Amino acid sequence: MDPDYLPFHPSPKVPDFKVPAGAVDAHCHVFGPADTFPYSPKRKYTPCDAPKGKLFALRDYLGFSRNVIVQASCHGTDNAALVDALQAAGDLARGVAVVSPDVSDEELRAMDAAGVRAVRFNFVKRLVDATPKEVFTGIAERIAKLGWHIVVYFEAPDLEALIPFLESLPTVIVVDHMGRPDVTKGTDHPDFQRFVDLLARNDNIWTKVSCPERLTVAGPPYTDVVPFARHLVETFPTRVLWGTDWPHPNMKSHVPDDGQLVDVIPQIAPTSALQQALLIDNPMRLYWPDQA
Ligand code: 0GY
Repeated sequence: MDPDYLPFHPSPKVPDFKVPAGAVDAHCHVFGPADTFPYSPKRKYTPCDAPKGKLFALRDYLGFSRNVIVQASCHGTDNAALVDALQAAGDLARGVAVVSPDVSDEELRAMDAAGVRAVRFNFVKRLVDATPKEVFTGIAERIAKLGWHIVVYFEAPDLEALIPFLESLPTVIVVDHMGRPDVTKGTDHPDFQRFVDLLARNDNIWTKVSCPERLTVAGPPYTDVVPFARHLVETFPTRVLWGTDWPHPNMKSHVPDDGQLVDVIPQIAPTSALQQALLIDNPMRLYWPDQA
């Protein structure tokens, strides 16, 4: 592991907030273990191993029923660790893969059989080298035929330039971590309003109200991030997802306590109806539509 990055929390608190039965952690990762699933030679960071068994144990400990596991940049376009975790989880996990344009239809079908339901397009410059838009467009057309959707990760200053591309994509789009707003600017700031307007204009665009641990300036208990997430949950209750982001790669400021992250949920989704949509109905509709 890179020496300046912190490992994940060894013993999170039992959350005070009891998540409803059937809840989905819709953003988490598996890393390695490196001796079985080596990290990409092109990676920009080396995480600590965070194998599937630890993720499933955390799921049970926090009271969640299901996971959506997202391929992170440190594994590049080799989705082997992700597929292995999906197969081990059976019906209790779905996946978001990262694929190269030369992925074969057979490989896509095999990932689909394992539970992959989306691809991730990453625009965060510290995490990946830039991919030309035409490459992403070609992948989008292919995965749309499988009924998959697209997860996008970018930072707020890059949104304006990305809007025409995002609005051209043919599937549901899920934006990671609320488009990574600068929380010192407030929810009225034009940067955040640009993101809100994007969702208001496009009913195929969803977002994850996740990652207070990355967005916070004040630190735990993340009250500076709550207004952003709450605004999105209340404005777009049928198009929001929530995830732990375990094992929190690239954290330098503090080690997030996953139990404390769960305790943020009732602040951003203050009614049981909003919690039911955020934690169960929305992720089930997107990732387990046959059971929703
Ligand atoms: C996340 C966040 C990060 C890392 C990745 O693909 C990745 O490596 O997503 C990050 O550093 O912001 O989504 O968990």
